[in-house]
Amino acid sequence: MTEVIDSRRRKLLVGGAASVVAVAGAAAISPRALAAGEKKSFPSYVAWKEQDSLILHSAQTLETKREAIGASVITPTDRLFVRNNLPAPDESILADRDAWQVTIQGTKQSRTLSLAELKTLGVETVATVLQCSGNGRAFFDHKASGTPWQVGAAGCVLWTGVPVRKVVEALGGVEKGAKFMTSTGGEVLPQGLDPKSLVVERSVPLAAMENALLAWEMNGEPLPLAHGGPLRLIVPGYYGVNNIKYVKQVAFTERETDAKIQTSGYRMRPVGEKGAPDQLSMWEMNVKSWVTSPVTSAAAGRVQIQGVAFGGAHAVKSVEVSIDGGRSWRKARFVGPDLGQFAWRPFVLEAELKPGTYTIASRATNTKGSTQPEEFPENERGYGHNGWRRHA
Ligand SMILES: Nc1nc2c(c(=O)[nH]1)N[C@H]1C(S)=C(S)[C@@H](COP(=O)(O)O)O[C@H]1N2
Ligand SMILES: [Mo]
Repeated sequence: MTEVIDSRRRKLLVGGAASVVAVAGAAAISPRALAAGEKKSFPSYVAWKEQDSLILHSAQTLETKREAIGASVITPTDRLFVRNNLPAPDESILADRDAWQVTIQGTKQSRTLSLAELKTLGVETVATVLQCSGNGRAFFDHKASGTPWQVGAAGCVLWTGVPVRKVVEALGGVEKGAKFMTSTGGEVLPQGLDPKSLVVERSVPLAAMENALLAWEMNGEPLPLAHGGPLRLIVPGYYGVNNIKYVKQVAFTERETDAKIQTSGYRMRPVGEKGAPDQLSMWEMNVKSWVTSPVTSAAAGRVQIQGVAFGGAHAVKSVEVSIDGGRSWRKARFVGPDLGQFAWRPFVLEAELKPGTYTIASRATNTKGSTQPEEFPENERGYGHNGWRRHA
């Protein structure tokens, strides 16, 4: 028993050691959890997660299993994927949530506001797909470096918070010349290393502010630390990395930040090339869908083929399903309520299936008219895969 724990733990630490700082804090398993003999494999900040529903890639990367995504629109928080570029901050930042502070800059008045103050400025709820840029990386053949996510670095979440636009209004509006919204994560960075090479700080085009939210609740509960509590920026329609957790600053800037995660990180480029600022940044998501059931087998007869579909930066319009590997397609039916432009929609196609082997695929189209391609071009970091064939 102990040996199992030990080897598991070693694996975790190795997995988390990709960055120097990862060895500290978050990678450790809580001694309390070990003593209780419970849930030994998950790090303490995510020990409350539904472990059977998740794939533990490393201490900082957990993926929802394809069959655990579910069919009821909202991804339960305890099944949602987790992705940290740095170890999560200490749990103590949740002790007094309302005291959390965020600095707003590049507005007529620049100010530091507490979460309690933010709550007086407005409130809204939005459902968005939260998806890592590397979701689907495992479906590329070139072995891109990074977590080999399949489909489960994504979920659909209800966020509650104040629209950024309301905060900006209260501070007199955005200053002239601002072209980006630049937000900074609240991780404490290790001494002695260049902060620009580590800080999670992302710029998005100013237009993204229109739909952005500073959220303190997800799925009806206070934000857990693992998902950015006490306060997180939500940029609907944008890849996960732009949704800054434990956000401590939002600045309206003329230029994109010179943090490495922006200048060379999260850039789409040909295999073999280095990241650079002139390449496409992982901002707006593309249209995507995948089947969640059945994944490997089903009883012959009537089968409910189910999955999820979303439009990326635009609403999803329709989705088709193929049971013959893409030779013929039938329109699927959306299931459940439409939670808006940025949510995904579960879908179903009822089929009578005789015993045999089927390749089941899905292909979504958004309101802008973009349809998932059959293949998605290989790219150095394995970003943005929405090709339907490899998801079949
Ligand atoms: N402060 C901070 N925000 C962050 C990150 C991080 O490491 N630190 N990771 C980003 C990435 S790459 C993704 S995919 C999402 C993951 O969100 P989740 O862990 O809540 O699923 O958070 C983003 N926001
Ligand atoms: Mo990500």
